[in-house]
Amino acid sequence: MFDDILINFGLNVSEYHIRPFGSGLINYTYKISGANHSYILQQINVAVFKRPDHIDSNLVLIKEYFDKHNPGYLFVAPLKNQKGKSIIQAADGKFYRLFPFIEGSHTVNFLQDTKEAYSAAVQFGRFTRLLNHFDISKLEYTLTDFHNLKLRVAQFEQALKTAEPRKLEQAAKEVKAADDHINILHTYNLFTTNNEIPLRVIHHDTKINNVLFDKDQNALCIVDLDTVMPGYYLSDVGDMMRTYLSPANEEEKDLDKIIIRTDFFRAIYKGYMSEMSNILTETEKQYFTFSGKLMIYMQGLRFLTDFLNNDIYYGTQYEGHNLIRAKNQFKLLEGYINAEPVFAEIIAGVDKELLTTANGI
Ligand code: GN1
Ligand code: MG
Repeated sequence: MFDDILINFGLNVSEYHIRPFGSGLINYTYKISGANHSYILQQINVAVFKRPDHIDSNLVLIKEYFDKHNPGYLFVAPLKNQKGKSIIQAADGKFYRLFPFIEGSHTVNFLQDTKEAYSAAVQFGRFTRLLNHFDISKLEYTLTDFHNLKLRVAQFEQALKTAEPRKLEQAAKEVKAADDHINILHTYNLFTTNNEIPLRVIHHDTKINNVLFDKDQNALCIVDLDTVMPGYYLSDVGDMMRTYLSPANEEEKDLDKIIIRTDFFRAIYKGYMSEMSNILTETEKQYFTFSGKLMIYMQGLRFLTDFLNNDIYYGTQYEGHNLIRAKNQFKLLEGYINAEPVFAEIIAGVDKELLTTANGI
């Protein structure tokens, strides 16, 4: 398996062994382990990413930019094969990339310490900050309308029309929750039409298993770069809220385990702002807390839509998996909304701290 790919990259097949790797829901990932070097091989899911060449051209451009402006920055770009190509179509007709495996790194599916949240938030903030002067018009949209809530609501409404009655019954509570929180769409429409909210280079999938950590739980770098494209910073901050605040993640069936850890909110705010506070406009900053509502709601809708559509998008392991995920996300959304007054206090507190430090008081 994959012999032709390894040969294509000049690797000696007999020196490596291959096993599935990671817990992504979209692409298929493998670790290629050797005595001296290891690699990550990833097959692009073309049912989702229809233009793998667009992913590739974005990453090539960004890599060139970092090489020129920030050569010390750890940007884990796909390796080039012997013909200088960083994406290849293998004998099986599928598209693959090979990445260097970052030695000494590991990923986590849960955050146990605010230090991890802080450190990951610094990494995502740094990425966007370092690319602040990158010409975003050069980037392709690898997934059109990816975080467009208007579209996600429309897709959900369409699914309501075509779903089997049995599924609509099972999901009645979540369908109501989706409706109850439709004000999130109204706020979303306000900021997308506000021209003080610029498009930036955004990662768009900041969940914690897209960060590599060292043994001391310091974030080394960010990975899973296929959705790097122009977008709003709310996408990145919001998905951190969605995936870092609760000790139980989107797979958790026991909804009592979904709680909001406000000290993790503080860590995300401090970490992200340590990189981005001088870059974000005042208007953007006003939406910091809203970002979490936006992304949790959107993810709840996406899981629910996929459940109603008979699981055509996300990988699932059991009957009703996407409905469980949707229930989970709506529970998280409730908790998040309840914690908003605390979030406001945290932001005020951290801002005061930063001001005091800045003034040398
Ligand atoms: C997908 O590929 P993965 O598992 O990192 C999805 C994200 C969702 C996430 C939910 C391209 O990310 O948008 O937030 O699942 N990526 C795509 O776990 O749809
Ligand atoms: Mg991933």
